Amino acid sequence: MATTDHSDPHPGPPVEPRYLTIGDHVVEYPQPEEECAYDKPEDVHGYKEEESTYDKPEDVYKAPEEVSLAYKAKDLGECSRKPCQHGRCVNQDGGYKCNCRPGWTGQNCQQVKPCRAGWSGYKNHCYKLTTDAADWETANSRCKLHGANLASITSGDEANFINGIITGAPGGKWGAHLVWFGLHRKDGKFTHFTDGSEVSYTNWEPGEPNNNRHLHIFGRFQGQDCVGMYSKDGKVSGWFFQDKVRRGQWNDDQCYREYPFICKRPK
Ligand SMILES: [Ca+2]
Repeated sequence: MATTDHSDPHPGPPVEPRYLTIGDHVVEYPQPEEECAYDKPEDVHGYKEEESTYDKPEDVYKAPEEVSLAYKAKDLGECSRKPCQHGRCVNQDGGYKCNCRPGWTGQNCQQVKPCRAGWSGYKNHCYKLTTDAADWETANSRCKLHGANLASITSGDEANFINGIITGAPGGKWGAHLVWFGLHRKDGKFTHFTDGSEVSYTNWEPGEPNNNRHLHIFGRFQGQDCVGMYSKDGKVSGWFFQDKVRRGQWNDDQCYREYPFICKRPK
């Protein structure tokens, strides 16, 4: 084993040579110790502690970017003008980009996002009435074919908008002027619409939901687990009832009955 190190001309406390002379060339002396210093977790920790102005790890990693303060100031300036009218501004090299909120489009999110042909827009969603009557499950499936759900109704304003669309819808197979939407009984309750939103607004016809069980044509009693809303004021003709209702009011009914239905999809 070697006992003498001839390459070190400086005995005593170690002095790290910065450069080496090789022939005519002066080259930077590799300093593996320095690189290795940051490989060890305890040293990384020590590094953070020294930089006492940075308490959060992410700040430590952001620090190198601050060498370019002028560049950063320029980019911040782009968004400080708040160019994105209905969205969030993101700095980009030499400019900015707007991430629009749902329902908005355009370079500055200044434009209401349109619905496709045949669909009507309200806030962030598009709606479509289908006048071909279908049972509730079939109606639900048909909405999904369009990336939609049977409509949820989350406020009185939205209800008014929907009432405008369903006005004049034809009566269903049994004459009642109901239109299926996205509410059906789950675990005995009407708590959520099929698109997942909670039921906070309701507009039940007085006395409803009554889960008015009746004898199905196949000989079984069947409850009313699906909900429709009336598309016209006045008397509703059904098999067993004549009621005075208001357009937009809700009634639970047998799911197999066939009515027009309304779908709702995000813009
Ligand atoms: Ca009912």
